[in-house]
Amino acid sequence: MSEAETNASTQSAATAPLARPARRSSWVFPQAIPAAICDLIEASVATEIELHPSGTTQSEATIRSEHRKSSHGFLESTHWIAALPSHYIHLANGLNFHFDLTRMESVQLTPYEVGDYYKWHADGAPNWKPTVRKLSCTIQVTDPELYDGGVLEFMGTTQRVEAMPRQRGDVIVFDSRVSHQVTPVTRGRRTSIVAWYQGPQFR
Ligand SMILES: O=C(O)CCC(=O)C(=O)O
Ligand SMILES: [Fe+2]
Repeated sequence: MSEAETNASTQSAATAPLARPARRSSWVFPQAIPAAICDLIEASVATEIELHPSGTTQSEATIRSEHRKSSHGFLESTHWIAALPSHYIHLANGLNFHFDLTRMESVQLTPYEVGDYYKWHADGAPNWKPTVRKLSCTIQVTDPELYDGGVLEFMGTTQRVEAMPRQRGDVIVFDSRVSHQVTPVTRGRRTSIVAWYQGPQFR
């Protein structure tokens, strides 16, 4: 049975637990991160993290530069900020996705200035070996009053575009196969934390 299905059909009637509700492609923890922690994250971006223009790291060699415009920096997995996406990814995985997960990649901090964007893409490429990206996580660090644009949008299976929540401290965990974009920032600056968790290839 594929990992992408619920396991209800393999259970005999006598042992079947209540059927799991169908899996959602994203899971949101509204305003999970307190404002004071978001302040500390923004201070880290300003002082501690080395930022580079996107498209310059080896793992991004395949991303065309017109596809994305923003600077970003990366955190080691031992950095305290990396504990936040790791926690919520595991929580959402237990509540909803039920994927086999093995390791988190370096965590990305992404300030989007006016004019910055990230066009439609999916984070997970199915031909990665031996492990693939399975879950992606965005933490909305910036107060939405302080910027316009910079909307994280998902493309649903029915080709319907859905804007994701953007309250400060919202944590969004989503299936890395889902197509998504960040629309251009038109005022202010939007900072996100983005993390990816890998696991063995989907069965
Ligand atoms: O900034 C975000 O919320 C998402 C960015 C993104 O899609 C990515 O870095 O892969
Ligand atoms: Fe992405």
